[in-house]
Amino acid sequence: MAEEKKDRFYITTAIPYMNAKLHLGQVYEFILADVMARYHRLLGEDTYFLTGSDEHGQKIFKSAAAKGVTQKEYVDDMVADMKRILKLYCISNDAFIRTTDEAHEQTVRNIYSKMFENGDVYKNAYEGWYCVPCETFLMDGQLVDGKCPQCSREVELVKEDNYFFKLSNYEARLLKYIEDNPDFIIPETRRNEVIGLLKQGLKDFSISRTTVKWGVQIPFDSSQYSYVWVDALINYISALGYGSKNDELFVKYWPADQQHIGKDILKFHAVIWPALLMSIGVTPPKQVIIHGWIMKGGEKLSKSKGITLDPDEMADEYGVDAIRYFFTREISFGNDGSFTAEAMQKRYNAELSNDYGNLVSRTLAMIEKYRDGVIPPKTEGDANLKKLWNETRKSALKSIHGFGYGDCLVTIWNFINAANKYIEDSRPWEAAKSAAPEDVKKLDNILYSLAECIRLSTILVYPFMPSAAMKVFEQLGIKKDMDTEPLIAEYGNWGDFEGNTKTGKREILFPRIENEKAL
Ligand code: ME8
Repeated sequence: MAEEKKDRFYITTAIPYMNAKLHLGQVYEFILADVMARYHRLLGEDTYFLTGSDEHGQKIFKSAAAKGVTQKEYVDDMVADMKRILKLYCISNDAFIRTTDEAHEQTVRNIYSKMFENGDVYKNAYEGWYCVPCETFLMDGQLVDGKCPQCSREVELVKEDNYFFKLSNYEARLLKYIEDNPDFIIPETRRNEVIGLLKQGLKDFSISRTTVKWGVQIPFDSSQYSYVWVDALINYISALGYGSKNDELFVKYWPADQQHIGKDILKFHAVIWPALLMSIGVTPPKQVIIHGWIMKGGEKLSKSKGITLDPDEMADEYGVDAIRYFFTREISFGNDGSFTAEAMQKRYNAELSNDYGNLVSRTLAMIEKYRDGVIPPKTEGDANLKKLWNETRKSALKSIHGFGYGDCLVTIWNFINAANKYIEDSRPWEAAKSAAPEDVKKLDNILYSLAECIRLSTILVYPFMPSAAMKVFEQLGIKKDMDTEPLIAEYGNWGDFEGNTKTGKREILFPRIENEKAL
């Protein structure tokens, strides 16, 4: 069943490079994971949501050098800014890992030793190319017009004695893992891509550098430093205390239920990461979930190319709730999606300001006018709306569970609009004119039904627009902590609300956008 409750849920995002300020593409990933984390908390699951910062490697080394500060000073500033943006965007991560944390670095050293002792690591001469923006080793045949196949930028020639990981040893085991676990890679197109890669055969890859010293020193050779990707991937278990005395979180939460990433880092997460884990005897994650690109003007956002949607400017223009709504409603899961001011304004005015905002403001205005701001005590409620809610709940939860965020929102909005239509059809202003007991009862029933529609739809709106949802609960006078209480599980059926609450101060949730915005 879609809403079957599990006991624990561990969810992660990729950890962005700290070479520049975050752009909206990276924030999009946090939003997707945050919706899922909040949904699982609403189900009452013990949820652990991890994100963090990728702070080593050549890209950051160069950025710090260009600014004339130490690498640590540079990343400290970037991390502070990243944390500020996470808060601004209501990202509810339970933990934040930095790859410069001492405990993380120790775990990296332990894992390198373990892989070495297992015979999966050997020394060899490396001669090939390196793409600094992607922090990726490339061979001649992989270049396109002499440039990186991923980001089309210049590559550097690298000639070093490196340590290599025997990835080729893991082809068959990886293929078996993917076949045995059909939901390991989502969506299916990405799964097929990985199966294709495995069938072409895997090459061993370099896991250390001598020339890039901004990393973790390799325990068995002090002239070598960790390859930034191996260092970064380890965050998902070092954050849980893997291999240390304090490994309670690891024991409790690993393997991860969902690891959210973008499509450019699929191979690192669906091939290299499970192989490294297999090497040290740890079970791979249960699912890797791959989203598409946020684009602007047909091009992928990219800090280094200067094509960017600034999270602060966007939040100033539209508010964080509306941005979270727009990207989850507009883009089908796994697909690329473009931001345009026109599409944003259209959805904002029609769906947020009119449909949802008006339902709340009209209902509260009537409760204020006809019942002195007190929601009537529980009544039977409207039978059609009750029935529709039962269907809505089932279908919306099924969608969100399967990453169909847009479908989930469409289902919720159908319900919201059924409630709007109910106002027109039931004509509460007519019942309000009469003091006859049957009219008083009728009006109570209408107002309770509307409050119930708002309460229930708002529980499902919460993962997408947490701060708007909390405001609506306050306006309904409902004292529930949406962040911690399992509201879907325990407060998500028609009639769970006893009514009789004093409504809070009314506030327009989504003021209409009248003038065209620049962004
Ligand atoms: O890859 N649209 O960091 P990163 C959507 N440090 N998603 C995007 C995007 C866009 N325009 N641009 C980037 C790294 N992303 C590594 C990760 S994890 C062990 C190490 C996504 O800052 C990207 O796909 O380049 C990735 O999932 C995340 O943002 C961080 O990207």
